[in-house]
Amino acid sequence: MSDPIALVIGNRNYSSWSVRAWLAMKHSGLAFEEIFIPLDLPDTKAAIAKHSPSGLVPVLKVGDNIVWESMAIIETLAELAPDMKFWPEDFAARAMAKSVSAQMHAGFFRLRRDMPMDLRNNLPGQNHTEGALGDAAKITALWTACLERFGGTGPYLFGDWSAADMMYAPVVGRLRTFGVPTNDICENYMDAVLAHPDMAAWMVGAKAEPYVIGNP
Ligand SMILES: N[C@@H](CCC(=O)N[C@@H](CS)C(=O)NCC(=O)O)C(=O)O
Repeated sequence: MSDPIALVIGNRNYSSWSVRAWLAMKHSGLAFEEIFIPLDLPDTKAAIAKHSPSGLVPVLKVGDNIVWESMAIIETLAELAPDMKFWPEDFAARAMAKSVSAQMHAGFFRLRRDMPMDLRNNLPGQNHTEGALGDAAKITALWTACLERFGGTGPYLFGDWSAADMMYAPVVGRLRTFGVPTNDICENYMDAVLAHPDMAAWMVGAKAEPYVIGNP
């Protein structure tokens, strides 16, 4: 398919759903135009509405086709770039990768509410609500299970960098910003995610952004 591709995203520092789609876009290796809409400004909603049927970012545009929701964007990019591995080859690993990714997309609301992504900030000990820590404990238990069972061939949840890592990359940012203690296996995993070239590039952009939302 040679239709032009565009990805509409929000702020690199704050938009946790945008980073997932952007990591998938980069992983695809496909050429794309990036359309950036700064969030939380008076004209943000109108600007997003020009692209997005849901009123939210990210949005993927492939010619006249519009794809919204981060998981749908990741799956669409996996289809458009079939030679790039988005999911593990092994059936058992792929089944678990899809499950933990869907669980992230649908859940962990308390962590998302109480520890909003703020990549360039360092707020250890803050926002350690019971709910957020409970979600963090569930996530680190999931990571540990993936890493112990399937992570043997590389530093990521299923060895190689996969869609599951893209889905959890913003959680890595949150746990690091708010200094949530984990275990050695998860600390190593989080270091690897932050060192991934695409994630590192996103972090550089987050630090360079002039926009400030909320109480810095
Ligand atoms: N379930 C959606 C969530 C998308 C979402 O909540 N996006 C936020 C930014 S991270 C947004 O567009 N907010 C609109 C606004 O701030 O006006 C997905 O997976 O893509």
